[in-house]
Amino acid sequence: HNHQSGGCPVMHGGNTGTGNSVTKWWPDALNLDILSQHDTRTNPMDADYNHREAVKGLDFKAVRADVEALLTDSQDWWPADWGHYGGLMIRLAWHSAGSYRLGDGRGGAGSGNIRFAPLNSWPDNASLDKARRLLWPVKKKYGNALSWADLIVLSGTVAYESMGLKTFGFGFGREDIWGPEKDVYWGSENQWLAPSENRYGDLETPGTLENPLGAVHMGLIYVNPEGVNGNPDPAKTAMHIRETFARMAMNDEETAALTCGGHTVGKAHGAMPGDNIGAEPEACPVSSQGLGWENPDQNGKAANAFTSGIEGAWTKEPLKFDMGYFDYLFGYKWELGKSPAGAHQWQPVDMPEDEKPVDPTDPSVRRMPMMTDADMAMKVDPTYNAICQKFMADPDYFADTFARAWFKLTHRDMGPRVNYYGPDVPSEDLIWQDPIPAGSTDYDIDAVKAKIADSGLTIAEMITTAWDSARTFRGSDKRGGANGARIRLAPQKDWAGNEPERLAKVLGVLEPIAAETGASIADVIVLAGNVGLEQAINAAGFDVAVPFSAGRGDASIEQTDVDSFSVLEPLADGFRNWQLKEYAVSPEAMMLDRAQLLGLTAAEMTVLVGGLRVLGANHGGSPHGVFTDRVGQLTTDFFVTLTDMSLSWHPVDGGTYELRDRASGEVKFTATSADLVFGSNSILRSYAEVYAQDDNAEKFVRDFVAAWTKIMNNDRFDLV
Ligand code: HEB
Repeated sequence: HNHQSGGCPVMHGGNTGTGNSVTKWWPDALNLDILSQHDTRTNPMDADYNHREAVKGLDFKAVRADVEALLTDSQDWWPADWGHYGGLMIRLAWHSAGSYRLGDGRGGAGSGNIRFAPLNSWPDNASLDKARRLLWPVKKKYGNALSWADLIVLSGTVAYESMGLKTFGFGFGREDIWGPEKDVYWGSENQWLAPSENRYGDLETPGTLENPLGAVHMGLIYVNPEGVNGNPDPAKTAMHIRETFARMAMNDEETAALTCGGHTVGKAHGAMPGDNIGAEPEACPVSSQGLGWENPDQNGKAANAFTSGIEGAWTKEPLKFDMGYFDYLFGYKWELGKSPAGAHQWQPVDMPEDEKPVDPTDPSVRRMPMMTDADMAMKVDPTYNAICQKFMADPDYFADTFARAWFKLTHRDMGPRVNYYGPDVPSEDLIWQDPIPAGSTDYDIDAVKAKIADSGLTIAEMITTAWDSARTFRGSDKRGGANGARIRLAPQKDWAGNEPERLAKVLGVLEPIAAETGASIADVIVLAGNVGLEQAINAAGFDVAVPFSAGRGDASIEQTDVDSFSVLEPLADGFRNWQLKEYAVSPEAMMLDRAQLLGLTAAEMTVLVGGLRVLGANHGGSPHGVFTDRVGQLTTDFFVTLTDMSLSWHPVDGGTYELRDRASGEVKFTATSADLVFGSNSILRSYAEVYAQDDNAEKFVRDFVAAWTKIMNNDRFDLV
């Protein structure tokens, strides 16, 4: 076998496939790649491209008109059911948004991630590749200003309007990503739709679903439409609907509204066995051009489409947002049956022929409607049933509840309202948007700083309070952060991670300063961090100013959805060398996850940890990782010590480590794995070495200040 002779037909050079990662040999190593996704190297826009500015230039009316027109412009290559793509577009928007889970804020419609693996190829997202192709002409026409993420949500919203719903509004402003998200954990199964047991402690107790997952199977958005593990039983399905929708931040009423209103329009597709359906998009040959689930039997007929294998419409008039879903569900008895494709579904008993919906291709033929097990759950579950009774008694209430829930579903991960653009942004503040009143910029920053400096607070107290206030931010759904000063409110003020006693003491000093100077408490907390940091920089012999942007506001408890804030509670914070208790996941992995949510690069994570340690910012004043004898000076001692070969490293009881003098055996320092990982992981070590170098002491200070400022301004969407 001689490569030179050309005997080998395969050219082995670059490692161009995705199945052969060079680090596959060590699957437990930290995946630092999650910190460098959606980078300038992957983004094709110009370096100075600003999506928010571009959006403002969009002709919003024209886009809407074009979307509306395409809904009824049926294409031969994927004919529209009854000549209207509304149902398909709504399902596209819903599946795009429905991957959101409250636990870590990941998933959701905010980034156009459904264009990429794995979502583009999830079994639950079958046929949605067609929906995006149908939208392409509009994307093409409006270009950069209209992101895929906006267009996808807009198409579902315009579809509802064209079917008679008065929607609650629409905000543009979602910015697209350009490749798969690497940070989202979708479950550990290696098989699509693997039995649900894999992700539950006890399948009978839906709350035991592994966190932060929000779906019952790998590859589904929520529940199995045929029942738990495919076994029809609406009462059981109801329990799983309740849990999975709660993990999307929806209560019972919103859940019932969404399910009933969702299935008021459109149909399910499975009029023939699915044996001939091709592979999902990511598994297709180049000639498929990214379209999957090829259906050789479609023959240009809407009625022949195959998606879920369930077949039929839910209502008599599937192109209207009306009360038809309730008319059917509650007007008939339903019995278990099977679709032509063999899927479990429910069918009405004794429905007169002229009450049935017509065939999506041939209006002269009537077809049997159906309910999925999830629809039957709306009737069988007493709580959902009672909500449906209320909806039936008051159709306007149903329409409004649905419209609001749809708006929440599709905007939930966009962050505060300043991130919404366009003429249809509702003016009403909604509690799930975590509203924050505008703050003052009209005060004397230097005077505030002088008062803080005179207040007797220590560097550590100032730094930790600012850090704790800002660290709740998560870029995944743009929640949390220092703005709003919610750290002074329940539940945050009582979180163990915030050291409630220390926090109360510091706030007792900072709140009066805010009152005296007209600055918001949120600004004063951040300014205190800056004061502490500048003191530590001066103490280390450097003169570097810490930037500050005034204008944070203070939220009230009425503006705070206490329940939904509990998910922001840090259960560990590697930056402050702390965890609430032992977890299955290592402290360094939890630190990495937090760094990703904070939007940090690996170098920024490194510089922050090394700096925070020598600033004395550890939780409870713990000595671990404080590799310095001059706490309070912003030096590179953490890195110098970590890379010092005169020390050796020893695990000791309790999961911590000792750094001992190699010669004498004397214990010099103690550490956790969140410290030592910066010397053991080869990538993190390369950054640690940068900061340990003799020539980089000042660079370290500058980089720390930049990373610190990024954290403090992470939620300042008003600044860009
Ligand atoms: Fe639905 C469709 C399931 C929710 C909207 N869904 C459908 C289907 C199924 C289902 C299976 C069929 C597909 C085909 O095509 O085949 N869903 C379901 C479930 C749930 C739901 C299980 C949970 C409970 N949805 C929902 C929601 C919404 C919806 C929430 C909204 C809101 N869907 C929908 C629509 C449709 C559907 C619109 C139709 C589509 C068309 O037409 O294409």
